[in-house]
Amino acid sequence: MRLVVVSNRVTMPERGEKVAAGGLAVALRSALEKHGGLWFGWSGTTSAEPSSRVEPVRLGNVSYAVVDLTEAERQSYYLGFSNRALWPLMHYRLGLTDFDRSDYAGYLGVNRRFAKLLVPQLKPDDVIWIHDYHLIPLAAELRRRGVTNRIGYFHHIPWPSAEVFGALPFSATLISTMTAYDLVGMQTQTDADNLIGGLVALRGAHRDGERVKAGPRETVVRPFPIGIDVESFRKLAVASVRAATQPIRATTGPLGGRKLVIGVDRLDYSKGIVQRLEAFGQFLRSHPEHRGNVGLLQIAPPSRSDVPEYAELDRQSDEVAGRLNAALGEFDWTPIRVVKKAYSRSALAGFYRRAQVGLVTPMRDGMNLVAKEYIAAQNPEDPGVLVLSRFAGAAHQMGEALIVNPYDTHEVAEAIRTALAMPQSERVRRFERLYATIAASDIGWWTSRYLAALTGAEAADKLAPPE
Ligand code: GDG
Repeated sequence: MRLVVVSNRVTMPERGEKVAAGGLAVALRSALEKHGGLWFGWSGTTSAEPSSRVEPVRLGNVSYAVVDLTEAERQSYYLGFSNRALWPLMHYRLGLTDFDRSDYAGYLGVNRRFAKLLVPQLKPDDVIWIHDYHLIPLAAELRRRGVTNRIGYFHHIPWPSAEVFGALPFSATLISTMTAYDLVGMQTQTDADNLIGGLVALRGAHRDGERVKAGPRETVVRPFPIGIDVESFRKLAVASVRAATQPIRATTGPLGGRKLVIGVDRLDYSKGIVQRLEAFGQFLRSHPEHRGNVGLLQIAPPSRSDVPEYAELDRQSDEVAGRLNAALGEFDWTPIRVVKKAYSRSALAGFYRRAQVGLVTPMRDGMNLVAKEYIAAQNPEDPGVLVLSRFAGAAHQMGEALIVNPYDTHEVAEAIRTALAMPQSERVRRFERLYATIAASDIGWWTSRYLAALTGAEAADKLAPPE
């Protein structure tokens, strides 16, 4: 079999594009190298004319085929329908959705063109693995062009209940394109149940356990919680903790006995950054004895800044951090530091290991890899404590974290206090269980388990993580 991966963005090594070490791109690339394959998707650039054909570039065992979009397509397919309609909808933020018929037409148009350009590249025994919400209708477009290969889809973000999804105009049409897949992977059982429930409610599909049928094909919908490369992230943290301490010291003054609470997120409203800053402020107000001896470092690289809701979040987070620092800070201590830029993975790993508390409090998240990275980076003898939102997919696996409701500022503030006061023996006990969980279901396990299910190669129970 040859593997064909399709994703919105393709990172091409020969262009010198950086691939996050240990991230999804690395895992997909290594699966492609193992099986031999093709990676197809948007180049990330726009050109005046839409690409009318693709010319794969072969590097080792993997070919890369990229398509340019026009600026109008980037606006409608990517910024518009994907990121102003589907993203807020799938994160249960109906108030933030902006549905526009011409954006939807652009979204369908790009999926159609992807299908048209991909078909000539396909071979009869190829197994096709499509990623994420930008490409939901792609399999249906491929089927219309006669493709009978096995086609799988993985949804990286949450799938909401039928009540929420049904608010999207054309929701029934869009959801039924999911039945063109042989296998649909979700982050959690809840997401899988929501998709199946949506197909039943909106399309009258027939459900039999994890199997759902609304047309000629039976689709299996199953959770495949994504992981990280735990071992390489752990090594990165060990190697970089010393280096990472230096920059913190340079910016915050001597750390001395000061403790560090860390947040790392793309600047995205789903991540609950503003609510987290408010909770940290609440913690300092309720527990003034901590003032001066702990600081929150929030790393928040800008993301999708062309979308108005993201520009608003950018402004709001500055405003809240400024207000809290002015009200609670001292001449020699700044409680909150929001840094809106990306750091290297190695610096991040060092920051995580240096931090006594990892604050991962999204309002809604498919999985959240930061929660797993924070645990992977800890010193096993003196680990920090993870505070984790119950609305992150990761909470389904990481019950030994301090689980919080991110809408409840008081609860998050109290969890920060509990984490900072937690005895070492309890920290070690929780850490050991969390580490065992993320190590048993790492990115290699995720890729091989998904591909085995898609190709029908192995019984799923053989691929369960070791206890
Ligand atoms: C989607 C779903 C799901 C962040 N800041 C920097 C940086 N990062 C890295 C983190 C982490 C990644 O970005 C973010 O991953 P998340 O999982 O937290 O979130 P999304 O980007 O929203 O990803 C999510 C994921 O897909 C996978 O299926 O878990 O739920 O929303 O790896 O470390 N990396 C570097 N510098 C930074 O400043 N180098």
